[in-house]
Amino acid sequence: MLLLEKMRKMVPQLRKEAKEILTKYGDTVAGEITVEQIYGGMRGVNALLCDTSEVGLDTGLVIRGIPILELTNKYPEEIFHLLLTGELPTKEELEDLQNELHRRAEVPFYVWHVINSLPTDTHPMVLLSTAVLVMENESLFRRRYEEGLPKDELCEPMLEDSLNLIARIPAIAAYIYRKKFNKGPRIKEDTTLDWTANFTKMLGINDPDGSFTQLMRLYMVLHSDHEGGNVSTFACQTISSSLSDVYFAVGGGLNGLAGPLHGLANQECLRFIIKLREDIGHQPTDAEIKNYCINLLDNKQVISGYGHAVLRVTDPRFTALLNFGNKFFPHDPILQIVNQLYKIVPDLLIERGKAKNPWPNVDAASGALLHHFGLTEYEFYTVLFAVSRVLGLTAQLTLSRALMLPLIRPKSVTTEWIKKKAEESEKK
Ligand code: CMX
Repeated sequence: MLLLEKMRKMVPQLRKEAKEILTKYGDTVAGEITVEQIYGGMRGVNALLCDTSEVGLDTGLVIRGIPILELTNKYPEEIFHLLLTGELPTKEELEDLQNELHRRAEVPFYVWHVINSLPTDTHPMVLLSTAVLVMENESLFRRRYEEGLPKDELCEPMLEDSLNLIARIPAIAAYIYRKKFNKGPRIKEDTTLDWTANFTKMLGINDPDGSFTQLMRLYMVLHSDHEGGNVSTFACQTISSSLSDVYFAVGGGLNGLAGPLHGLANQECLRFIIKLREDIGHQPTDAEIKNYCINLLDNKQVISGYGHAVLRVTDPRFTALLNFGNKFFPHDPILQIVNQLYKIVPDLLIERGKAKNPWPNVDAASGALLHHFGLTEYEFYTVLFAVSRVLGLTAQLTLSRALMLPLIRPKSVTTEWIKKKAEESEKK
């Protein structure tokens, strides 16, 4: 496998570089932390290493130095290669990776049984997270660790597990969709197709001109990674730092993704738009949308899809999705509301002065586009986010094993400690 060969060449260089940095700059102060940051979810604390991507306050997602808007015509497989190695694959490398994914695509039979045995009203994210966790049984990383493989050799089995998970998760997600929403029997993999086209075929969405597949490729690229501090990635990395394997770690990350302030916001956002239209009773005017949002804010509700913990500009991922929708189906009534909200909500949030970022994030547009193609079951949306985010999570886990990063274990402090510390610093 060409990717494995590349990693074999890369890993010694990465370790050498990390060693040099630590020897030369180990004592350099990289930041400090205030009491407000301790109470405030550690916002803005520079405490994690992540080379796959970064999120600038005013640039949004940049993958390995390339702004996300320059990557929108790539295949998700290319993005995985880029996240992991820092380079887009050559044609040969891409084909090799795609073949490798096909070779690994068979889902263990018991996964279907586990999904089938859960109650029909189980949330799709529970089905996905459970399916990922039960595949722990397949972990090569865990087996190698038990056999005594030294920690400087754990990167390869981590990559193997990662590729297996990436290869299998589309079939699992597609089955969850078909089972949960009574869409008929499971559709088998098609090994002649790329990762996304195979996924959309297994979902069974009608796609005569391939534009749904085109949207899904874009969607998978846009959601693949968002540096190291977001809930799902941070949770995933923390779990894996105890040397638990990909299945435990990604399962934990997905549970974090399932929260409404994170990945579930895409479902909440479409639900909000549909409810807004229902409550107003017709295609709303700007004035009606404005009043509706004012009312929500007065009732201490958040406007889903707006705001971000890091970003301070319109999320370029939102821009990419909105451009797609406005290009291919500008008259879609739900997309029109997305456009209207974009004109109205930022000013309202700025007037209130509470949200640090009044601009839309990726979730403000994604649901409307999926809805257009008949994928209206919004409970499923976070599963789509998860399928994509597995690319970034596994790339980051593999790189952490490449660098042999230690257990993540920050120190916590008590309220008494904070008070004492504050008193001491006031005296100075
Ligand atoms: N609507 C109303 N109020 C908002 C708001 C919004 N869209 N965004 C922020 N605020 C409020 C917060 O609730 C907070 O109020 P309190 O002080 O009363 O708690 C205040 O503004 C300050 O929040 P912040 O520092 O600007 O935002 P955080 O970093 O705490 O949270 C986020 C970021 C995304 C969770 C928040 O903006 C939000 O809840 N947005 C709506 C949900 C959403 O779109 N989530 C998707 C995020 C993308 C992802 O990770 O997938």
